[in-house]
Amino acid sequence: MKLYHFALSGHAHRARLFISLLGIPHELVEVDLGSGAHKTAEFLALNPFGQVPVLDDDGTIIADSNAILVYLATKFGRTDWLPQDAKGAATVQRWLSVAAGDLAFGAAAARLITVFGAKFNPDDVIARAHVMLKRLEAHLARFKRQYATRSSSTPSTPSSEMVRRRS
Ligand SMILES: N[C@@H](CCC(=O)N[C@@H](CS)C(=O)NCC(=O)O)C(=O)O
Repeated sequence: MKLYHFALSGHAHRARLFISLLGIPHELVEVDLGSGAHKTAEFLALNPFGQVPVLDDDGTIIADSNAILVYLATKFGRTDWLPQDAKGAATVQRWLSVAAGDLAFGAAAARLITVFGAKFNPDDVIARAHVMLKRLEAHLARFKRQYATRSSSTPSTPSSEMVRRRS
């Protein structure tokens, strides 16, 4: 399995982190965005969008970081990462949407200004980042409260859901 990536790319990092968390043997192929390697005919044949990351699984080509996560979790039967029940699958999809939307056009865009001098409006993207991070904090606080309540009500026999969340 080959992962085409660029070390400074946040999207590629997401795919790279997941492949390594799953312990899948893989080869990394650096695509130098600085020199335009992602716009060569050879790379565009893999991903006509001209973007990293791209996964090549023995000829099966998957472009897009979120698509790669879904592909890997499904291929390796990792329902702990990607549940198959309606609610679990929807919950994962919800956060993938946050990553592709609010995060990409907020905090990640702000990082691109700093790292690559991207021409986004700093006030807009920083404001969007603050809104998203505030929502995330509130979500995590709710999750922590629910988790604490469940833990204290079942101290010796944690539910399978809690075990799954801990792993
Ligand atoms: N939706 C894509 C976005 C990928 C993306 O924007 N990659 C950037 C690097 S972080 C890229 O290759 N940019 C080059 C370009 O768009 O020309 C994903 O999630 O993989």
